[in-house]
Amino acid sequence: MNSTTKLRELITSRQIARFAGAHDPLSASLVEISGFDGVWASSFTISAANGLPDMSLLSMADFLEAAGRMAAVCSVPILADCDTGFGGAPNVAYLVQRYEAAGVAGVCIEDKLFPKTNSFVDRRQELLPVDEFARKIEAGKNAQRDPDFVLVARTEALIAGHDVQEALHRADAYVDAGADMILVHSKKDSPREVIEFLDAWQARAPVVVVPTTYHDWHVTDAQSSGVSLVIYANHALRAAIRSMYRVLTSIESTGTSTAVEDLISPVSEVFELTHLDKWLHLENR
Ligand code: SPV
Ligand code: MG
Repeated sequence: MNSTTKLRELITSRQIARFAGAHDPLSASLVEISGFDGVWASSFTISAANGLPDMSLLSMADFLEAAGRMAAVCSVPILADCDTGFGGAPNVAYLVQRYEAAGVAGVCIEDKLFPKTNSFVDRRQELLPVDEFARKIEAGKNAQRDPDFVLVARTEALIAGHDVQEALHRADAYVDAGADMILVHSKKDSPREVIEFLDAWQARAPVVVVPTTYHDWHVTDAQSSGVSLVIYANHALRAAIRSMYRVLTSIESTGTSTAVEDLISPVSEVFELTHLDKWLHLENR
């Protein structure tokens, strides 16, 4: 089955789907083998893995390369975070064609102004007028060749300090413009405003949430509130940072790696994760 069809089945099924963020193909593989239904190619973590903040510094080509490489090693669908769409409506049309050709199952664009900064950065977050963002969605939907390719429209209304009514108004307009799914983002420490959104939304289109700050919202509660997809967007990268730092500082300060041998993967695990056997087999044939 095509990854686009898999993604479409996941978002339309009655069962909630769970994706986790990845910043490179190896982390994407770990997301898959940990049992998640799909991979979120996160702009925050791909930027961070390049030593950069998430503020529209990397180009479309950089993000496309990252997501395409993930798609090449994963069987679960990749949903690519495309920030504001890297420009106007023509850029969104172009990105849809390029991501689709790269084997990515869907893309997500958000209604902030370019250049955007990550939603958790404490500064003024400005939104594009609704009709301009709707034009980007229309352009993207008209550009897709595979009818199952998914376009997620993300509203940053709550992030920008607007109320749930504004988020609903925007989500409505985005679905009218052809969006397959709505991502409603929130940086509150409780899911209250997201639940208020879901109650009023009445399942007009499937909804995605990113419970980074309201992390204690259990997946079964999200499902009963009407969420179709939950994304754990940045946990793999944050885990990697902690773990690498702990191991490296221990080796540096103790003079050996003995104290951390149990904390690190044996090289055999790296061979396994990178399918060494399969590649060696090709050489031997
Ligand atoms: C990302 O992972 O890049 C996202 C989600 O867009 S957030 O960082 O929460 O904005
Ligand atoms: Mg992002």
